[in-house]
Amino acid sequence: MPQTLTIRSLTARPVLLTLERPVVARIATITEWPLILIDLMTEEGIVGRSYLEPYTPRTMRYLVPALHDLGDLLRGHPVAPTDLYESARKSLQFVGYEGLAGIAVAGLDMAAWDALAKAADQPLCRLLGGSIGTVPAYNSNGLWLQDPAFVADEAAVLLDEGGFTALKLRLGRDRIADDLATIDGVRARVGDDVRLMVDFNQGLDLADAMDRCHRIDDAGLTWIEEPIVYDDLDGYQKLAAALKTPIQLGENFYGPRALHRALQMGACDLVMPDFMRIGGVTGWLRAAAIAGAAGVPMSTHLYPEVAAHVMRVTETAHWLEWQSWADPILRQPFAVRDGRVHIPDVPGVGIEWNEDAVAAHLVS
Ligand code: SMN
Ligand code: MG
Repeated sequence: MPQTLTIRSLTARPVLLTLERPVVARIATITEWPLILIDLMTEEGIVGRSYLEPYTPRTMRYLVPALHDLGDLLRGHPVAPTDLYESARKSLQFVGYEGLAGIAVAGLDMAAWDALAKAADQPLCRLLGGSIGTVPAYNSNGLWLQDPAFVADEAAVLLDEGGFTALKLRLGRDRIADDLATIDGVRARVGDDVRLMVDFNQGLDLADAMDRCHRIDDAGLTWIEEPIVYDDLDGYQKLAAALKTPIQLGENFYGPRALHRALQMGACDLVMPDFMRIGGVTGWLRAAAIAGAAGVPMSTHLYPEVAAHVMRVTETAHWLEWQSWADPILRQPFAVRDGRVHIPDVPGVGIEWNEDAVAAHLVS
């Protein structure tokens, strides 16, 4: 087994998959899901793999060259994720390390951790000091802004996709009555024991959010996610203070310090960082220490494979967001049974590409 790994090169390939259930949110509709597949090649022959999900196909035009630039910059460097994270971020410090540039660093970071775990011949969760096991998840594959009756039917299907006991619905229809009818319809269909989270995808202004959230505050929801634009922390502070239902924030935290700031301000009750924005595994571990010290439950956003590993070492681990959107290009998609994601006992994260599927979906 090699003592250290050295970066040889990085390739980033853009692919576009058609979503089985299109994303219909108040701020955007997405039918084609972009993925950037990252292969971090080392001199020792080990390849670290990760992917990024940058929401819109056009973003790939900026991220792919940024990733290749990082690969050039770091050629010859040891695969030491913390050092790579610092070097990559320092290279961006004058331009600012949030936004797309930070997302590229997160992609590199996740690939570096995968390579390191493969070199150690361990699943990532073990390399991080945890153990192989399962992680409780909610099914987030659907329940977008469709007709209430359609959503109730889909909820029953989604529960069955892996023995789930929790689901997330999207809210923010033009008429609040339709949102209320959706919650009632789903509740009637799935029963009282299923946990329901709701996500407004930043679609409301503060006054509307205050009104709409009050009207669902007694619905027994597990959380209300992103009712208003993500960076209006003053608004979130008011919402969190006024509502009984926990406010969930985090998929738009750029780096652990954003999480720290939101908690200091009392802007949310729960956190759910996204891997491409929090800073990959390195950023997650730092953020998890902050949430842990503050006693704030921490859930994941997208990237369910990496998410499963880090949740095994997250002090206040809460819910993994299950989305199977990368499954078509994975050689061995992760299994979900009894509402829990099962981590495969293989070295690294457990992500390898199904190259035939990749070839079929590659964007030229
Ligand atoms: C979301 C995820 C993926 C695409 C659009 C919106 C959402 C979530 O905010 O939390 O799942
Ligand atoms: Mg969300």
